[in-house]
Amino acid sequence: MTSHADPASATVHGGPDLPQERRLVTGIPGPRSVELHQRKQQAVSSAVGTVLPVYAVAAGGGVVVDVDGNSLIDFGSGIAVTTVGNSHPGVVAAVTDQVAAFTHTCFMVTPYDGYVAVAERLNALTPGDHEKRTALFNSGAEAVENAVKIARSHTGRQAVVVFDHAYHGRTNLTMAMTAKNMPYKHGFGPFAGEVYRAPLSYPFRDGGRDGADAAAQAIEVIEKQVGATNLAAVVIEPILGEGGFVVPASGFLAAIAAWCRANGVVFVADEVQTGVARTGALFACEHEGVVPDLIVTAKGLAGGMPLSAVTGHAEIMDAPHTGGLGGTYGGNPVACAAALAVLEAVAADGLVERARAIEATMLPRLRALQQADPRIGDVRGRGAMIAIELVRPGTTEPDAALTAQLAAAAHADGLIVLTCGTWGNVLRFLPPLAIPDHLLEEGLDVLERIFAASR
Ligand code: PLZ
Repeated sequence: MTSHADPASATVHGGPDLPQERRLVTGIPGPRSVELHQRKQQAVSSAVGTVLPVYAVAAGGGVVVDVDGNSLIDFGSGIAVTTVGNSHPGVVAAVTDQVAAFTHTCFMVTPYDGYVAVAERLNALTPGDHEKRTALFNSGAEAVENAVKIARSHTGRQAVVVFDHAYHGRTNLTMAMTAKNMPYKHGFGPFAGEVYRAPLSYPFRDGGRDGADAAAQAIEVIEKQVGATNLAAVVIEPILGEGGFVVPASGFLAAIAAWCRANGVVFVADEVQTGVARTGALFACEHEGVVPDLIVTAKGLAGGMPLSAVTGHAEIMDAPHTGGLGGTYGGNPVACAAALAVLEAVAADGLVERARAIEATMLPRLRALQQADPRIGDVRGRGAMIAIELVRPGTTEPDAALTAQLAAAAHADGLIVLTCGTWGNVLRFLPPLAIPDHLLEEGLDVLERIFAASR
C-alpha cells in the first residue's frame, strides 16, 4: 500500500459477496474521487480519457464501489471484460495460486502448462470441429494484428478488408483497420497500407436491406477495388462493438464467409468484444452459423487479466515460420490461470443461458421505452450486449448531444453506461453476466427515469 492509498480501501474485498445494491452517499463524483481526479490530471497524460471519474475500490456481481462509498450498478463491465463478474471467486483462487507459484518465465523461454491448456480449451470451444491451433497475446489489438500476420503468411497476399464503422484497436495497423477518425486516429498517421474498407449491413440505416443483398454489395466493392487474388483476410466483428452495436442483417456474415472460402481469403472474426458468452452464445458467429477461419478473442476471456488469442485452422495458424509469432508477455501464466477459471465459470455458472436471460429482460423493457419515446430510433443487440440508437424524432439523424446528456444523467443516478457509434449517438449496455436480476431491473428503472426526465 502506498502512502496515498485510502486506508479503508485495504479492507474492502470485491467479488459477488459485495452488497448488491445501488447506493449513493455523495454526489457523483464524490469528494475523494474529485481529489483523485485532480491528482490524475497532474500525473497522467491528458490523452488518456475517463468516461466517469469515480475511482473504484471494489467491484463484483453487478456493482462497482467507489472511494466515497458509493455503489454503482455496472452496465459496462469495464468495456465487456468482466463477463463472469469482477473478482469472480474462481478467478481469484486461480490467480492467487498462480501468483504464488510463479508470475512469469516467458512462454518462448521455458513454457508452462497453463498456456497449453488455454489453447486446448479455445481449440475445443470455438466454432468448427476442424483441427485448430491457438497463439496467445496481451491485448485485443495485438491479437488482431497477429491474425493479419498469420493470414498474410498463409496466403502470400497482403491486402486486408475491413468494414464501415469497424473498430479493431489503436496500434498502427489496427488504427488503419478502425473506421472512426476521432478519437482513435486523428493526428496519428501515417497509417499502415493495404487496408481497404467495404460497406456493412446496418439494418437501421440501410432501409433493412437483406443480409445477402448487403453482402453482394460488399463483395462487389472488394472484387472491384481490391481483387480477391490480392486479398489475405477479411476481418469483421460479428456484432460491432465501438461502432455502435450494429447487428448485421441475417445472412450477411455467412455470405461474406462463403465468398472468402471460395476465393482462398482468410475469414477472421474479431470477437474481442462479442466473445466468451457475452451475446448469448459462446461466440457471436454461432448465431449466424458461421465458422471463421480465425477467431480473435480477448476482453471476456480472462476476467480482467490481460490476455488475447488467435484461434483457427491448424494449417493457417502454422503457416508463419517458427519464432515468427510471440512477445515477452503473451500468454502470461497468471492471465492463463484466470482464463481457465473464466472458461470453467462460463460452463458452471450457465453464463451463455444467463446472457440470453439478460436479453429477455432488457429488450422488451427497452422496446417499450422506444414505443413511448420517438428519440429512440433503434433498440438492438444480443445477449448482454444491448444498445439504444438515439436520433431526432422521425428521422435517422444522430443525436449525440442527447446521448451524452443521458449517459451523464445515468452516471449521476448511480448507473454506469457507455456510449458508442460512429456518431456517438448510441447508449450501450454490457452488464456483467453475474449481475443479479434485481439490479438489472433497477438499472432499467434508472434508464426509464432519465429518459422521462429528459423529455
Ligand atoms: N476489437 C472488436 O472492441 C476493444 C476499446 C476501448 P484492446 N474495444 C474497446 C478504447 O477506446 O480503446 C476492441 C474491440 C474489438 C479490438 C479491440 C481492441 O482491444 O484490448 O483494447 O486492444
